[in-house]
Amino acid sequence: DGNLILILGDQLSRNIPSLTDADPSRDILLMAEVMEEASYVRHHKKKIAFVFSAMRHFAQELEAGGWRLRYVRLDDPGNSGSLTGEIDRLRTDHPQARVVVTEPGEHRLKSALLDWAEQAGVELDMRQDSRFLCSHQRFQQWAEGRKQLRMEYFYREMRRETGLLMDGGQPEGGKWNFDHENRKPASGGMFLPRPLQTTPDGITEEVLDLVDARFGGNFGTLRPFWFAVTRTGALEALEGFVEQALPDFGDYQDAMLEGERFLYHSVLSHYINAGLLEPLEVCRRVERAYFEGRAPLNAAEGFIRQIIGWREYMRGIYWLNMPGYTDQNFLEATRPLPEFYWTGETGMACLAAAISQTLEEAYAHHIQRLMVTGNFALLAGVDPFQVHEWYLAVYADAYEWVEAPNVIGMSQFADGGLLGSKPYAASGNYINKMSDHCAGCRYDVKRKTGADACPFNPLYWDFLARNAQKLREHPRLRHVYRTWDRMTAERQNEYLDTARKVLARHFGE
Ligand code: FAD
Ligand code: DLZ
Ligand code: SF4
Repeated sequence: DGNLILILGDQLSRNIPSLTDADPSRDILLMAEVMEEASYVRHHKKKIAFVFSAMRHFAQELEAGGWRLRYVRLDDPGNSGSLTGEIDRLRTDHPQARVVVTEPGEHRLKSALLDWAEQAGVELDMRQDSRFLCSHQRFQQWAEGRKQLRMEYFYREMRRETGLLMDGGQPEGGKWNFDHENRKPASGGMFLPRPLQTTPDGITEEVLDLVDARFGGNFGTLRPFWFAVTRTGALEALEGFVEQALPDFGDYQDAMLEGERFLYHSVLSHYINAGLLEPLEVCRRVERAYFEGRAPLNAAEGFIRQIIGWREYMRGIYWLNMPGYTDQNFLEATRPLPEFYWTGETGMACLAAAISQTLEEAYAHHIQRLMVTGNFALLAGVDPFQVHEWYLAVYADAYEWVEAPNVIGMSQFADGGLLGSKPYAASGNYINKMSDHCAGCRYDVKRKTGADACPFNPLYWDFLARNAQKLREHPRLRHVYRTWDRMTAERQNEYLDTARKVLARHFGE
């Protein structure tokens, strides 16, 4: 008998190790839409539609390529509702078969498969996911014996290992990182590219109807649906990004504009995470644009760092610390996630913009995720696990291996600084500097206290005061605590009093 090869919804690539040595004449492939995967959080409708449609398109390609494939649709009679249930069903006809799978990205599913195999007495061949540059072992080696883990040093090793933007043993341009050039605020009236929009085909339309019928109550709007759902479509989106947005990617990486949802970002993460694009090919394409003189170095370097640096580093941190990473709560934050995260209904213009575009697009760019929705939750002291579940549900690119380190570590500082060097806490001034949201906001960003004050301002000081015991000695925060200490008690109380009112308004305290 041949092997049964399970292909997961985020493994839609011919180059996954479970396929590279497979034998089309003997092996049977299994892909399954199952309720368990579609409901472990209440995913955004567009995320489910994207995954299902991309799965169906990939299955069609495999079948056309001569593979024997069992594809189980969500509504197929007999669908067991889980991936292990679907392997069991297929095994009734092939009881001797070995099961092959590429290691799942999420710990949850990896341990479910391992437990199942042990209980069922099945030989399970789980292979390292070759789509990542850094294996678990390699990351462990790198992390071992270091007092502190910092992305920047990891990134340099990945540059050396891949040779990306290297000039012999030296970084191209003489520096590893050009980030200090990448902090320009954007302004209205700039030329702003749009990510490539794909018209749904028959397969996608069918999936959209299914999602409407089965997940109508989930977060987000389903139509218009414009994501690419094939490798060809994703490659076109990559080309569109490189030609139109990459040259300005660096300069405006941290900018936000009212009504502009994508700016110069690539909007490629959901394609990369699902397997439609390979991270290394994306980086090589961007490197080529630089060497051809079509993109400046700060853009190419900044982009490549996000992928071979941050993305790989996040995955490394995740696997080094799972299980348990998602339960961390260094700052002991316990407030519930405010209701407006699900509706976008708030007078705070920056949050309304980030959340309403999340509802419509299942997308927000990094600075919105980090400095708007993440920052507010951090300052307000929201339970990091609830924040984590929100991010895991609402973005089309969200898988726990990348989402959890970004949320628990980078954004909420719930790991106490294991991943990053400081909490990303900021007052309204930062948002005002990087965006045009404040001009149209009912709050006044210049006001620090009182009913009209931008809520980020009092919450910022309240956050610092509340967490002084844990954060006061932090090297990156000493100067802000000095500022706090120099305020009069009266001024401090004005901040804390305004913060109390903001918290009362949002949390009914
Ligand atoms: P671009 O700005 O064009 O960046 C290019 C690529 O770099 C991205 O496609 C992505 O693959 C990679 N990248 C950039 N930043 C990061 C990062 N911090 N970590 C990992 N990869 C990165 N990214 C996810 O893929 N899934 C998530 O669930 C996710 N959750 C996040 C939650 C929070 C609180 C924060 C602060 C960030 C999160 N990110 C997540 C990282 C980042 O925000 C997204 O990768 C990015 O916004 C995707 O949009 P883009 O493709 O236009 O990215
Ligand atoms: C995200 C997702 C969804 C919504 N549905 C499925 C599914 O029905 N079948 C499947 O194989 N994969 C799905 N996925 C992707 C998985 O959740 C993903 O493979 C795991 O979280 C491991 O990273
Ligand atoms: Fe956001 Fe404050 Fe600016 Fe309003 S004033 S948009 S709440 S930062």
